[in-house]
Amino acid sequence: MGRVQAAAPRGAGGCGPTTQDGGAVPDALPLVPAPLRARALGGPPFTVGPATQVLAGPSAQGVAALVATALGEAAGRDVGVREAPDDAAASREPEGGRALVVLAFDDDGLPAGEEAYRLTAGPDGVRLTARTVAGLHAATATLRQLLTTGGGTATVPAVEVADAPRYAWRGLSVDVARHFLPAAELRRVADLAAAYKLNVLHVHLTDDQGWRLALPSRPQLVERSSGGAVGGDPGGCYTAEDWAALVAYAGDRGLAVVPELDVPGHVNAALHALPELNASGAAVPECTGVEVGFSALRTSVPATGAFLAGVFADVAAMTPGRYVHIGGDEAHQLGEPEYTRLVGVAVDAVAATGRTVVGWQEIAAAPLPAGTVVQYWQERSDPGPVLAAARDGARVLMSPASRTYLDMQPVPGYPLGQHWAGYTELRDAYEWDPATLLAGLEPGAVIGVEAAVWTETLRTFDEVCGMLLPRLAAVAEVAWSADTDWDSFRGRIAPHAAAWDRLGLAWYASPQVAWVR
Ligand code: TNX
Repeated sequence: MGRVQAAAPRGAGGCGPTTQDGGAVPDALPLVPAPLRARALGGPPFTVGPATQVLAGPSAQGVAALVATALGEAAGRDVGVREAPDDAAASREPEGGRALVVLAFDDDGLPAGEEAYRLTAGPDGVRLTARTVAGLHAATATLRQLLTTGGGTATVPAVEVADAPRYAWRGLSVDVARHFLPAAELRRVADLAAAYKLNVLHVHLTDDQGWRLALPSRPQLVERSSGGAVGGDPGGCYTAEDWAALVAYAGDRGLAVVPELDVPGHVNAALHALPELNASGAAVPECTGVEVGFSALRTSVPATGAFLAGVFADVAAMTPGRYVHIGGDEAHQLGEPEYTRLVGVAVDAVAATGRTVVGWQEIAAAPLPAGTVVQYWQERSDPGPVLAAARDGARVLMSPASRTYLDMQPVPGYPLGQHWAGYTELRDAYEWDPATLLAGLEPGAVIGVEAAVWTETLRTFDEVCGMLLPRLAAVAEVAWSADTDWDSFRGRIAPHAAAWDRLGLAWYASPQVAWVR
């Protein structure tokens, strides 16, 4: 790639985005993740005016509505959407003269890849083109970062961007089990993920401390095991309606939801709610602590098989998309044969729904169907089984804890978070390469990168957000951009602080960046 070049001199109007009060951003278009190619054209910008309309064909109406809302909010006026009679008609729309923002499916000038897009902007209009709706979502994220408000209107600088992601899976995993995050707040997390071109929202729905999704086959799970949280804090759960709305909201923003029901360990909430899952036949007490590895299912308990088949069938039926996550981590109570048997039952339960299994790295010890996604996280354990699983056809999702676990403290003494995997400053979250992280892994086996935020110490949306930002943007760039450069990144991320402030989002002012607010 290159760096993101600005053709116009620094400070010249129309070069880069300006902050809300009109201060120029130096050097480069502050796009994060860095696009494959971007060029500031140096001419006058596009200005959102009374005649501005978004034009898109039928397949792009959802994205068009989001674009119209973004333009309207930035300009403080209503922006309408006009529907072209068919998708091809939108791409034939001539450029210029009509104050149009056109969303079209058009291969012309696109880099390779399903999610590639092109964005061109100038005084006469803005054009977003892509091969797929996913590509248009990525283009929309870029447009939002280019939009600047000031002097009572909104502008988009004259630019040309041609872009495509490095990895197909760019995710964020959110633990809503240790502390519950209400649906409205999880939607804000989804917005943030989409803003940095992530395309997977992985929700860790169950753990020792709580079961957070109401499932039709076993309503007792949430009735008995969703009221609490770590430290005796209040819990909560998503109803089927909440979940459907959340999945739809995320989907509308280009995010696939991957639901995780964590088995065969991390199951105290299930053992509390369903006495029949215990060898004794009696329910175990609730758990509000943070120890891991003490709870487990057992194949010798007759109800176990039906439980696994039932809960995975439920969650698959409630969640469109290709993947279901079975957890599989830290089942320290189980010897390898029993662990392998239980993972096998869970894998079969998911396979029976037609979905592809995702699981934490430990599942690599079990026989897995080709195409299974193994999520690498524990850098201290032997990577041998992960490498072997990849040789047998598994894909590897990179979540090395020391880089991507955003509940790790950035510095010693930070008021929130943990440090069992070390301290993860912004630069640590940024400066690593998913393709070479695991020696001996064929780079083509890497499906992508996922950040994770675990909530043992995080009780509120603000606390979660304060751990995500700015490091989520760093991990997102590692996942998206083919070529990364710390000095470039630290310059481009600096003005994002002004947007986070405007949105009321908590963030950590890492001293590694000269923030522009
Ligand atoms: C490890 S990651 C865990 C989680 C904890 C997290 C805390 C993983 C698969 N297991 O259960 O919440 O560390 O950082």
